[in-house]
Amino acid sequence: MQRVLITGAAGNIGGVLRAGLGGVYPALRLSDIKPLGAARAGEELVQADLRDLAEVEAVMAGVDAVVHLGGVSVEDAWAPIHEVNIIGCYHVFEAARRQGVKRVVFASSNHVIGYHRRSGRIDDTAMFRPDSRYGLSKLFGEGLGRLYADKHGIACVALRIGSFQPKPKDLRMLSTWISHRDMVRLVRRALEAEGVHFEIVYGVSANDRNWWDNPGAARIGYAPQDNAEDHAEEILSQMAPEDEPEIERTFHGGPFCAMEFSGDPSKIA
Ligand code: 15L
Repeated sequence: MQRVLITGAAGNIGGVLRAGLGGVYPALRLSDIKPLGAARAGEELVQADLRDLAEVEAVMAGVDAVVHLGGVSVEDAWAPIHEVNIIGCYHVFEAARRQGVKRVVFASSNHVIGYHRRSGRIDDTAMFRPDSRYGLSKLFGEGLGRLYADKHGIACVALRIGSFQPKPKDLRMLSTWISHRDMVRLVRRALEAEGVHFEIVYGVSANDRNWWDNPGAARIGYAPQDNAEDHAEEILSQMAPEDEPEIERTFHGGPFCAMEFSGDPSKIA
């Protein structure tokens, strides 16, 4: 692994990976539509707009693997989701194919399976249940990963990231939190694990209250070290389970499930 590209490198996860992967690979190419500051040793900075296939293809030249973080990272109107998370994500996989990139690590999200009930555990084979336009766009990205793995032999690890925060901030995050350190560990394994074709791995720390069985983590050798339970006392002193509104506390996706909700929860088995 000589050169690794990170898209969306100016974002929260991008900043942590920039620091955590610095010096791990001979060259780290960082790309974003936003400014990236000054290049540090071993870094190549390239501004690119995911909506422009030619620009995406240019940043992909000479790259061994890409960590695709770029895009809209919360619920939004259809236009930005469509332009950046759907069309832009297609550009990333297609540019990777054209430039002979061997692996894509795709930042997917737990919001692909948001409408599963918290009363049940799920794993990487659970039926998709997107809870938002954002979650739907991440499902599309996972589909692209599967297509480009099967049709073109590009290895793909789709990371269904939980809640990436310095520390868990509420009750839900006692289950969904991934620490900064564990994110770096996870992405390293996703880049370096051998024998990968297509994997879905939940991006979560070793939380006692975790809802997701994670066989893909074992397959790529991801062993998280942090546990949200270390922060449980503090969080439980600030909020009780019934403080979470009903729709939020019923489903994995929490607030994303409650946004714009006009359905019948009893029908969401
Ligand atoms: C995500 O996928 C989002 O990018 C982030 O903003 C959080 O909402 C996170 O999921 C979460 O579920 O906590």
